[in-house]
Amino acid sequence: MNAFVPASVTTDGFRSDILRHLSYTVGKDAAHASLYDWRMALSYALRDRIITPWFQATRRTWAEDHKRVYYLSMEFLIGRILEDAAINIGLREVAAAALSDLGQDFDLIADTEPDAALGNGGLGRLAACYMESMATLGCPAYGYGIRYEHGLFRQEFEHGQQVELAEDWLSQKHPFEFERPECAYTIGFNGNVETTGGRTVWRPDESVLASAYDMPVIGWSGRWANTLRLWSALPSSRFDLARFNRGDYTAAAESETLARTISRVLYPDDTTHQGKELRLKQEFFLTSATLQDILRRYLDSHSDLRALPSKVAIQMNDTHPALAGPELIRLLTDHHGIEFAEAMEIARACLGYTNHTLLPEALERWSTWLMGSVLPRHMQIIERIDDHHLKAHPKRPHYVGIVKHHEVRMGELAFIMSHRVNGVSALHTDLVKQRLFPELDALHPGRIINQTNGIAPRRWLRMANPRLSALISETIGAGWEDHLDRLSELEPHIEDKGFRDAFAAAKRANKVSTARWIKEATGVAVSPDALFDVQIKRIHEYKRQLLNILQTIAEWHTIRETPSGNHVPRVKIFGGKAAPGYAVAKEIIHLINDVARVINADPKVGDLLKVIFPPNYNVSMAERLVPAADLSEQISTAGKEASGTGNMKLSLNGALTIGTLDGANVEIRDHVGPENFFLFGMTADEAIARRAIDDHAREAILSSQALQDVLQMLAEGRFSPDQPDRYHGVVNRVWHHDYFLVASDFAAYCDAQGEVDKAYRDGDGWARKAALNTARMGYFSSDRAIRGYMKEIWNTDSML
Ligand code: 26Q
Repeated sequence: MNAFVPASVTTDGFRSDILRHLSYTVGKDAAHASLYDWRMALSYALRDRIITPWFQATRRTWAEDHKRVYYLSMEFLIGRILEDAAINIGLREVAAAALSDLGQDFDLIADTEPDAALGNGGLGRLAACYMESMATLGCPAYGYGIRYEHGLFRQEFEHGQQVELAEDWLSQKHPFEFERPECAYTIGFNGNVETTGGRTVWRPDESVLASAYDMPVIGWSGRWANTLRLWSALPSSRFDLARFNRGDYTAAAESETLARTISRVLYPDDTTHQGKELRLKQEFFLTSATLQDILRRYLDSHSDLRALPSKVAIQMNDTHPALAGPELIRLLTDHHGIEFAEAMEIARACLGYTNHTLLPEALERWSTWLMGSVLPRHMQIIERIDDHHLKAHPKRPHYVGIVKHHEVRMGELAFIMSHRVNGVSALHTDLVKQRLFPELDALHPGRIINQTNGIAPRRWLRMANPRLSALISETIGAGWEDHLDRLSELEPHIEDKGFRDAFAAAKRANKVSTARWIKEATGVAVSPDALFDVQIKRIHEYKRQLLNILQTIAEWHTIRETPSGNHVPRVKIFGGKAAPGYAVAKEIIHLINDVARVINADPKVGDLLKVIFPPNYNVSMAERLVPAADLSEQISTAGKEASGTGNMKLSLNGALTIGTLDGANVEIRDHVGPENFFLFGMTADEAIARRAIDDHAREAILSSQALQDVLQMLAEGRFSPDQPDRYHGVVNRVWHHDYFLVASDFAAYCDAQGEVDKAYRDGDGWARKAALNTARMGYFSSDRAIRGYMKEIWNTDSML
């Protein structure tokens, strides 16, 4: 399957590479090596093969003075690296064979790698997929982020409730990272601004060092590799012995304390912006270190900063790095003597901004007081940007602008400082224009564009689903991995019963293996013949896990009432974390676990219904669940999910979607065909109209006996006998504060689930629909998305 395996790498050769690293890098004798030792040796042997293409790519970019893309993100949700890199370099099978000669198992070893979880969810995972696609496409690019000591917390359940534990992915050596102690920049905070003789200088009174760690990112077929550079904070001055000797013990360690905290931990919230000082400092830390590095690299081989935009494209992953605008202006004016207006134009020509949310509570706003105290010079520059924009657009309405009501609005700042602003799905982009920035859109027609999200097919199909991948390659030949549109060549074969059977057999084998894993992870036995119904994503009210679990209760009720009815056996699978401070989301987790306990123990139900919620959902768990899913739950309140990317992963792997017209669901349905998608629920406009109706939930509840029964059971404590009033809050919210329209969409959702059952009873018909999903999802490759960014935002081309 790998036409590009470097001819020089034989199994024998690779085996001796592994053994050499085991002895001379890890320092272990094969007779005493643990799985960890084998993983390190294997990683180093693989890494050696990545270095050459990595150096070559870097050298060529220099030699040809090619434009570079800089992808700035507070999150990179990478997951495991080893197997993905092995597959991309074409050595997955060679490595497995070499290890097998040594009495070792590739899968067992790869399974010991901890996830690099430097992100919360969709936005961070998107950054990781985009890094892989930029390498695959030969687009010279650097990812820039923070090397958090602790990534996203580990989730456990105690009596059904989420408990958060510190995650420490760095407690083990990270074989793919290179420390770059020579690459370090000073990052200042606080202090004051002095203007003397027309020159402005910011004199920070605190500072830390940003020190670089690099990871190579190898693209498919090993033809190109880029760099992910993560910054770690170090004290800028060593422990202040003089102060200590004077008895000033705390001050002596201040610089160390600040440094320790800045890159210590990822903020575990993916929606509510809280305006915390440490978060602002993290954002500036990433942005300032990155911009200093970008200018240093540019000035190494150029002298005219006015030409910066011809060599540098900077993409801001949401507003989190939006200080890039003011920071670049500061460096250009205060450090390089360029006039403000010209600096602003240079910066704008370099910068692009991707918006990932419309939720008002997620939009970043910082008080001018905090901004002015942590970053006094930037506060001045921000006001000047706002002034300059207003002067250029005197008709700008008074309520529009960056600084309003003593707050800096980061969305407006990012918009005004970017030459392109993009949404992440067609629907979302329309809403960005109509609801979020209508006035700015009118002042800057054409600036807002759409780039529908995509996912990396190497990780999400080739690696996660080897059975389906093998079937695809047998059917249409090799090479679909980087030409995902070629999946459409499967379509004629779907008319073959033999192909449909093989497709269904691959899915079933995935379910058998995942059923085994579920038993180990949760202790619950599930039947691989049941429909695997999967909702995996962060827990949030707008994503409506509540709607799913209420329907599950209704289904349970129906099964108990009509035990001899013709029920389709289902396994409801949930996965996801709640932000630690998000009480309502944590209550939903508790509810799902309580419902699971009752239903799974009900002898009247047996295999007809099981509810599974394995703790600590992460990238690796997604790779395990996605290939085994029959049904993909994409049921957000319309208008709230910007795009979704899990929806793409599941459909690509042959799961049918039950979903609302939200985010990229709309485009997925257009591609796979409405007959292969279970649509239900209100549209974004209908949702707004519905909320305007007094007592909308009450009306919906009174017209659904099923929903009344479910709410009644919750109110009586059927799932919480030890605390019967536990879910009174939930019931009360559905009746009286149903902003996300769970009640109003409930009946339509149940009907759609009935359609799912009907379709699933026809096994061959289902296999046809599932295969058509796979065949028609090629558009959602992140390669297509990155080509769009290259052409329409970065104005750059491939070096391959
Ligand atoms: C902001 C300020 C302070 C602390 C944290 C944050 C913060 C962190 C993460 C705010 C938002 C996020 C993450 C947002 C996110 O993941 N959005 C998702 O992005 C995906 C990729 O575009 C979309 O597919 C999802 O629809 C969207 O919810």
